[in-house]
Amino acid sequence: MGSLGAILKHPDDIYPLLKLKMAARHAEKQIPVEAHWGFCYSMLHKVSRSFALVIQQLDPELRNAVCIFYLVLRALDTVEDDTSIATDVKVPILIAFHRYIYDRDWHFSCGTKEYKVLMDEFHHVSTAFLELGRSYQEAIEDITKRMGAGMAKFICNEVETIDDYDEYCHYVAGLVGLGLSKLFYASKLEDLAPDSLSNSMGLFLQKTNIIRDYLEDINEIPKSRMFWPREIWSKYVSKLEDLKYEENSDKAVQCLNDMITNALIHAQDCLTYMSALREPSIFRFCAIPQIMAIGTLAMCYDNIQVFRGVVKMRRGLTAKIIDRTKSMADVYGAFFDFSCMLKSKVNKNDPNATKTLKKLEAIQKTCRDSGLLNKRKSYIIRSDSRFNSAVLVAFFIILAIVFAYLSANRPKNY
Ligand code: IN0
Repeated sequence: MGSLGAILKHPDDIYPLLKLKMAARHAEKQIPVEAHWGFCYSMLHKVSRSFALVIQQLDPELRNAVCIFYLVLRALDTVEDDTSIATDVKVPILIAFHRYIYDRDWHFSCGTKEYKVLMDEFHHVSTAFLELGRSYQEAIEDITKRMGAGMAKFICNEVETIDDYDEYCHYVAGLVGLGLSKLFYASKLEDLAPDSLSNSMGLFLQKTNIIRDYLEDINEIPKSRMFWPREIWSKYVSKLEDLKYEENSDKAVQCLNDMITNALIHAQDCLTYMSALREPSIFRFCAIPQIMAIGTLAMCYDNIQVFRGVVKMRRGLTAKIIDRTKSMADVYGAFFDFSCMLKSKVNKNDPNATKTLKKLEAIQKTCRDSGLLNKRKSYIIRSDSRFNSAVLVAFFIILAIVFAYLSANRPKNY
């Protein structure tokens, strides 16, 4: 749907969209004047759009550390993703990356578009990194080292079992959770979260990305990238790419639902992690991507479009989530609503229906047991039904006008 169509269908998106636009404009004006920090913050806005705005509202010292952590990870990711780099060149770079962040003279050209600029001008990132406090530097170095080694391990190994899938997601996203928890702790604004909960925060986001990006990854040129574990897809097809062919649509959707059921395992850990956060800006920073993830899973469930094109949350809904996520009541509300939406899509003929429903019910129970559900602004379901009534009223008004016009112009035969 085009953006005008989306706005006509969801007029209550307009206000949060305008607010987001104004926040983006305000953030642009706040870009630091020093060349290296200026580069880092403008790069952050180029590579992450709405997420950059959420980073922007963190406490300044923590914000600088998260901005650098984000860019270092994006750079590492650019090396891992660039399929044109030979393996024997790529692996040593991934393994040594944690040392390059201390070296203002290091650079390696790869990637495309804004990622190429990030790589070519990486000296700005290392200059900024060297200005961070030592505890922030240590956390970023430690995670970069472990992630680089993990990525190198998976360059040659395919994701076969569900354990491999969890291990790969731990390297590329779970470790991000561990690193962020360390940064929050270093800022003295939060206690140190348990590693297993921090890991789940990353796994829930990354598994959602892997599910949503099936087509983009399989169609990657020169070589497709495959992250769906064989242990799951082999129950439905004999080759992962077969899921995209029309004749396998039923199997493809069953496999997709299986993958979503697997991702839902992490939702409750995520709720526990978020409920322990104390600082409101850190809470929002963590909660917004999580709500987007469960919303994306709800959109993807039983949706063949995942194998045909892009299934993405509309910009207006993203803006609404950013605008309305302030407290744990909002998070429980959103997780409850999206679980309801998922539940309504589960077909009892799906091979994993019972398992999926059990997980959704457990998530809903956690939300209900929090005692915060009735205090929520249920923005997803209620606003849409309110809108439907508005459409109905508008429809009857138009009908009345047309009727009045026709009656007034009817030829009088008396
Ligand atoms: C992230 C995560 C992220 C944010 C907050 C808390 C987290 C806790 C554990 C793990 C990750 C956490 O969030 C971003 C969100 C993001 O980048 N969104 C993009 C949209 C998109 O589709 O790319 C945007 O433009 O808004 C995220 O996805 N990842 C990430 C990377 C670094 C950091 Cl510091 C935080 C990537 C990933 C792979 C899921 C960890």
